[in-house]
Amino acid sequence: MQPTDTICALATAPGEGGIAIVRVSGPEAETLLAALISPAHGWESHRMYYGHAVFQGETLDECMAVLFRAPRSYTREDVAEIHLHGGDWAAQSVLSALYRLGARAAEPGEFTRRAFLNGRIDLSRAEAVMDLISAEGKRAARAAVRQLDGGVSAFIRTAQEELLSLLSGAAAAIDYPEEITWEEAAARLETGARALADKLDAACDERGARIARHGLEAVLCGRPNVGKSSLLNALARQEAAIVTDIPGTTRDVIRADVMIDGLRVRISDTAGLREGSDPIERIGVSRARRAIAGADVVLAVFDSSHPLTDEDRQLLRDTQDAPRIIVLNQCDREAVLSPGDFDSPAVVSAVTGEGIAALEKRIAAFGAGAGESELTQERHMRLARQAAASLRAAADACAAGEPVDLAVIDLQEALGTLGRITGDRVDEQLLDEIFSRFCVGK
Ligand SMILES: Nc1nc2c(ncn2[C@@H]2O[C@H](COP(=O)(O)OP(=O)(O)OP(=O)(O)O)[C@@H](O)[C@H]2O)c(=O)[nH]1
Ligand SMILES: [Mg+2]
Repeated sequence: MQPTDTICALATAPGEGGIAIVRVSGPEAETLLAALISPAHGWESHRMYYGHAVFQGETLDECMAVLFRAPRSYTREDVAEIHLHGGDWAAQSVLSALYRLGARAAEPGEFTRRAFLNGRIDLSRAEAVMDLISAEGKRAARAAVRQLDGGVSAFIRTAQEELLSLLSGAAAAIDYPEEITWEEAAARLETGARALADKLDAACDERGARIARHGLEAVLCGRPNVGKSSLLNALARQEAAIVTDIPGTTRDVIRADVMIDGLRVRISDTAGLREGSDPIERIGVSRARRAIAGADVVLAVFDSSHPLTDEDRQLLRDTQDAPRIIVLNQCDREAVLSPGDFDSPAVVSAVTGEGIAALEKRIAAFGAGAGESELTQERHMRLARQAAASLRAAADACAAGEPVDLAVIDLQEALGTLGRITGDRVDEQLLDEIFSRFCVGK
């Protein structure tokens, strides 16, 4: 299971850049470094050396190189890093030389995988590293950093401890039947298992995790010409959508990504909602309706300088149960609509920019708390929900007066499922100690 070969890969992003770093990990790291870099060095650990990468008499690049001797390295193996000039050529030629010298090209994530296999980080931290690399926005990065700090591990460990204490409670009932009856123990087990199941479910916030990771979906909608595309451009601070005074300008859904308070928000501009005869526009309207249905927040836009039309009233009805913000646009013009007639509307002008900052704050509020639940990884949430289901099965078994063993099997299963989140096994000895006592009672 422990890797014994030596892997190498470009550790920095490919393409143009100040420097490119080639990373090597494995038992041959030092030998490869010595073979490639001249002049010869003593290769003291954790020390940068200046030299040239030379292979078969050809100088590939001028470089800096460092050796991290095991176990004080990222993977806990010997690791070498060669810092080259940016751009692909130098790094590629150094990598080819390393392959010829016997190193293997690393698989995606393989350095971090080795860090896990060698016990430097647990599984949830390994995933956090991956997350941090691909984090978009401060919110997602914060969730990843918290996980990297071991927030997930700590949370799971506490849950495992609570489970173990439930199990020892059941064991006590078997060992000392004169002190605690099985009915009492079952009642306690049932309450404890349900409480822990609720706690695990509460730690999963799929919607929040999706928003932190992929951004909040905000959709602009309204009848033609109210100024949806103008609002998209104002929010995105660029001319993303075409604006004209011709009703029915926008047909396709147009998206722009913006950052509001560290939260990524994907704003979609849609076709003006009306019953048209133009077949293209009809398709646009049906796409608009789909976008509205999938939105985290609907921005229902109205032109405050015009009386409400039937289409406006229809939109107010259609979105009344959706998470929405009523936007009264064109406030730079003489008002016909009165803000008091609407449910806390945002009064704005896409042309002068008035009210746009306040509207942004209200949009961001729909993403409040996103990514701040204990678990944010899809895999973790799936396992936590699975463990919660096993706990509920145990509680149901207790409530139904089933034999002890049934509830215990479910609890054991929950424990195993939680262990898969961090990838480490619960202390086997402790488990043996607890479960051996159940046999006695049989
Ligand atoms: N004075 C003023 N004019 C605006 C404002 N917002 C939009 N307009 C004008 O209203 C007209 C329609 O704007 P658009 O942004 O194209 O409207 P839309 O809702 O996207 O229209 P469709 O794509 O046809 O559904 C354009 O002439 C804009 O310049 C505003 O806040 N104030
Ligand atoms: Mg438009």
